Amino acid sequence: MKNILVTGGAGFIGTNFVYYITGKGYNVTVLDKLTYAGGKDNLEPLIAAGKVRFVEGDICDKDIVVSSLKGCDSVIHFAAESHNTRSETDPDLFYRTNVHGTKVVLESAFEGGVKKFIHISTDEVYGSIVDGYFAEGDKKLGDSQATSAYSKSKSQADDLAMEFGRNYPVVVLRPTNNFGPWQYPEKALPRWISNIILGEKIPLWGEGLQVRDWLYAPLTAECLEFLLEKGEAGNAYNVAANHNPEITNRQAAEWICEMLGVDKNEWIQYIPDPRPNHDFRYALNVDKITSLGFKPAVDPYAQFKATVEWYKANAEWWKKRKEEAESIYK
Ligand code: NAD
Ligand code: TDX
Repeated sequence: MKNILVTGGAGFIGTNFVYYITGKGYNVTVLDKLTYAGGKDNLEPLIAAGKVRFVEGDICDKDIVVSSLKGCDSVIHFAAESHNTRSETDPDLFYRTNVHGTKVVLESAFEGGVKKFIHISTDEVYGSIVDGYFAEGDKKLGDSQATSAYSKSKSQADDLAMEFGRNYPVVVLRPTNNFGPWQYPEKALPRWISNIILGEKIPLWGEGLQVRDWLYAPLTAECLEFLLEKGEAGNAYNVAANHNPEITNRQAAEWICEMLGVDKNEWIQYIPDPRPNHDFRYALNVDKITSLGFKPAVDPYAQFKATVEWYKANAEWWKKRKEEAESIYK
């Protein structure tokens, strides 16, 4: 299975995956609508080298999905509206892309005889947990555990993918918060890094005590390669870094200050939490994927540092996106 359709391959995790998997000799077709979050520029070197066939189009358009699938034996489905804050003002777009779009891709893939389909879900389908960890069986049908239109739409998409998995070779991956190169600067880490480089403070919401399980995007790419081979049809898998000690948003912000050589006491600005129903802590049990044989090489400080270095070296990339990204917080 070396011919893959990657939906949303011009987005953040998609781009990391496409670089990783083309390096392993896979042939890749990317189908991407190029919303604000998609950048064909990310993939230009691979397109120019003939390693990626790029199709600009919407996953809700069945004709374009079917034609993109030609010659592909597997699908990695990333395409989605991915930002909680944006889902507060345009929920319909999230349901259209994340639920209806996922249904179109699933149906088209199996009408075309695809041999493996990996749907990218999220830790947010379980909601927040005070203590302990959610295992795969803890997701309830429907969206009652999710708290935003983003997470609710992803929860419904997850159910759809699992439903198809009763009859077709579908695997669902539920990763925790990713970070790394090519992440759009609306998201916390790239927002904070780019702010400091521009001489602006880091906005930390509430007291900054929320916990996210930061997973380096290149490790998610490795995990997907592993699941292409070993993932069992009809199964969902959690993947997480499981940091010990856990990383609060405050800790993450302080590391970024340290890595960029600025004083955390001056550069972190605590602001009233703007997010309704802000999930406090995400935490996943990873026994299932570990016993199948995958364990990510987690090193958060070094991976945060590598990310900071990438944003320092690629200011041209994020400067083109910064104004649009900040406009949603005004
Ligand atoms: P992203 O917003 O950076 O990229 C999404 C990509 O999908 C963009 O290239 C965009 O142009 C494309 N897209 C959007 N609507 C489309 C449509 N209708 N048709 C075709 N393409 C469309 O998102 P990301 O952070 O890379 O996330 C990728 C996937 O992983 C999503 O499904 C997201 O829910 C999931 N996920 C993300 C994280 C994270 O921390 N970023 C964690 C867990 C799961
Ligand atoms: O300026 C900020 N200040 C701040 O304190 C921003 C942008 C965020 N935050 C906080 C909110 C969250 O607790 O940082 C944390 C991370 O926020 P986001 O980057 O918006 O990510 P999150 O809402 O946790 O969702 C992410 O992880 C799960 C991805 O965007 C989703 O696509 C994924 O499913």
